[in-house]
Amino acid sequence: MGDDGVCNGTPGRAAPLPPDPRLFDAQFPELLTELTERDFTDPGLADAFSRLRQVMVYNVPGGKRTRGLSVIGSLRELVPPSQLTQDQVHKALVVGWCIEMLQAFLLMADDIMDSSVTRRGQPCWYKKDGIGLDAINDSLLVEGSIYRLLRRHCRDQPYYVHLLELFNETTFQTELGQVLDLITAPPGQIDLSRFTMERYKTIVKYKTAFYSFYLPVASAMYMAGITSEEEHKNAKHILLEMGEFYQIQDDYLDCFGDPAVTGKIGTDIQDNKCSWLMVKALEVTTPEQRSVLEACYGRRDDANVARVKDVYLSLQMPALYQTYEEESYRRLQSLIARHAQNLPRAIFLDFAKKIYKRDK
Ligand code: DMA
Ligand code: MG
Ligand code: MG
Ligand code: MG
Repeated sequence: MGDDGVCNGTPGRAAPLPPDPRLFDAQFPELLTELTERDFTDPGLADAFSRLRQVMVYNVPGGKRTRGLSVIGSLRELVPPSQLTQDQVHKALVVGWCIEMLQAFLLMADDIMDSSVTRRGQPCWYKKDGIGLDAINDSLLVEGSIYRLLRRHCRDQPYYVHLLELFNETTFQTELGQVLDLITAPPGQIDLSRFTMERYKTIVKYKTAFYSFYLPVASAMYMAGITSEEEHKNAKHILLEMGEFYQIQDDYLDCFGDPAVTGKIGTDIQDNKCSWLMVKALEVTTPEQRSVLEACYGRRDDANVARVKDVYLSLQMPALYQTYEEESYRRLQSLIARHAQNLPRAIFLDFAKKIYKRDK
């Protein structure tokens, strides 16, 4: 079934319900109330819960919601409409929000570590007056809230332990990726020889692909009762490839995207990051251009950042990226054809459609 409505079990008089994105958004205030009002009776905690509410409202909604929405999107492909109950739909929306919360808590910490300034068109949370490094504990509060929701909504389900393990494992994988991302970019120590394609692929597989692509689809698979390792391996194969491409886009947009559209100001050059742009530039650069990159990368002032961008432009990085995007799309289509044997291809094709040619 597409995104056209929910099977509500009253044939003949089923008023068309709003499509999933609206249902999804409508769920958020209810989850907020659960997390910040219903669970606790100790009045001494009122201020803590009011802070949690503030943190959630500022950091959790407001993204593209691609990850969160793909839980219900995938579940609709895996379960025939006649068998999909309203309760299952509701649980898929909750799990979708849990993934958005996972993303929010990771980004709150990521923005501190990357010294970023804006996120989703507003100041990063840690940049707000009076917040600063208290944002570290706020990010942990958001992480903890994921498990409160999973417990409340899914504890009696046969897939509960699968989801818990999946969320835990995915969080750890992402943290490992973040470690590699950070130690490959030590501030003030410019050594371009660190930036190999092999290193790049490992960083992005762990820091981005698992949580952004495998996590939402694997959640839906467990919810649909699909636990076979083989099926999960097949899905992972395709989804990790998609995730790699997604981070390549993110790296490209960090330098060449429009902050008014992406909602964030790029920092990869200043942060000495192992970005796809740098890895590819190093493959084609002349020795002269390489020494400009050595001299200017990883520095915070605008003039040096502009020199790095100039080298990228003279190396035709935007054109190289376009070519890469086309190639990657073709490779993905053939991966889907080969590895989506028993799984509905639409799960992967819909995801691919959402991310290719994106500008935010
Ligand atoms: C982000 O990589 C990865 C995680 C786990 C949040 P990034 O720092 O390039 O992301 P962004 O460009 O959104 O800050
Ligand atoms: Mg970042
Ligand atoms: Mg980062
Ligand atoms: Mg980035």
